[in-house]
Amino acid sequence: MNIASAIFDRSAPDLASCPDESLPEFAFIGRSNVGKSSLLNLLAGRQGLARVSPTPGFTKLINMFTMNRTWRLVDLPGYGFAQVARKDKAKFNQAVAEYLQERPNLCCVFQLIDSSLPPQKIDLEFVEWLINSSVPFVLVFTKTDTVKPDVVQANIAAFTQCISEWCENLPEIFTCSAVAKHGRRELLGVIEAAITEFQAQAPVAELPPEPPQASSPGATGPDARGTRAKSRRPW
Ligand SMILES: Nc1nc2c(ncn2[C@@H]2O[C@H](COP(=O)(O)OP(=O)(O)OP(=O)(O)O)[C@@H](O)[C@H]2O)c(=O)[nH]1
Ligand SMILES: [Mg+2]
Repeated sequence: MNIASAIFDRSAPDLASCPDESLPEFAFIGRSNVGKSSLLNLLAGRQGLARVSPTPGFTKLINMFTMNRTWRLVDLPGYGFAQVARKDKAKFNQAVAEYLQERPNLCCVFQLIDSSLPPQKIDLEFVEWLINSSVPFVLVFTKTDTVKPDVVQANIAAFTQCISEWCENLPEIFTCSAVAKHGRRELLGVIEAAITEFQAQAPVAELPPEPPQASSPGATGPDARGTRAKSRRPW
């Protein structure tokens, strides 16, 4: 997929501050410093679009970027960063949880996991939360340039073994490296397929509401907002 334009839309502190729900969205979540902002830049093909920093906890808001004027990438704050003040942390968590659970145009979450580490409790807990919340997601193992391929494979195998009891079908699994510029084509493929599905489920046409039938005085026309039902994958 060619990305002709990649534009910062806004930094939203909460769900209510997000833009309207007309465009399909794809969000990055994972531990602080796992490489969310770097992967967003890799997919967008724009270095510096999302701010990257070696300091954990750098991304603090729901940062939205519009691609090709038709879909959005969403950079979320990381979890598991102890230095964030307790009150702020709770606020971030609530804003992120609400965004993930209640955003109807959120097509897929990319849950990022550091490929150089064995399964971490906090990542496993987050996957369990996504499953229990019926949030559609894929797993992306990041920073594959930092360890040997067999270490990456062993860590992926151990992680999937841990989560297998929570889901009938394992989520799709990808690897990436923002440094080696690896994984872009595969993840853009996921996005392209999801956009096609989103568009297929969108209302066919904006028809004017039908007049109420005489026999059913309370009847109304189609939902005037044109919002669609949530599409949820079965894991
Ligand atoms: N070697 C290597 N380093 C990476 C990769 N991706 C990101 N980094 C580095 O990891 C650090 C954190 O990257 P970010 O993209 O800011 O991570 P983040 O998940 O957005 O972090 P927060 O916003 O703090 O939650 C930076 O120093 C990046 O340069 C990668 O694929 N390989
Ligand atoms: Mg970030």
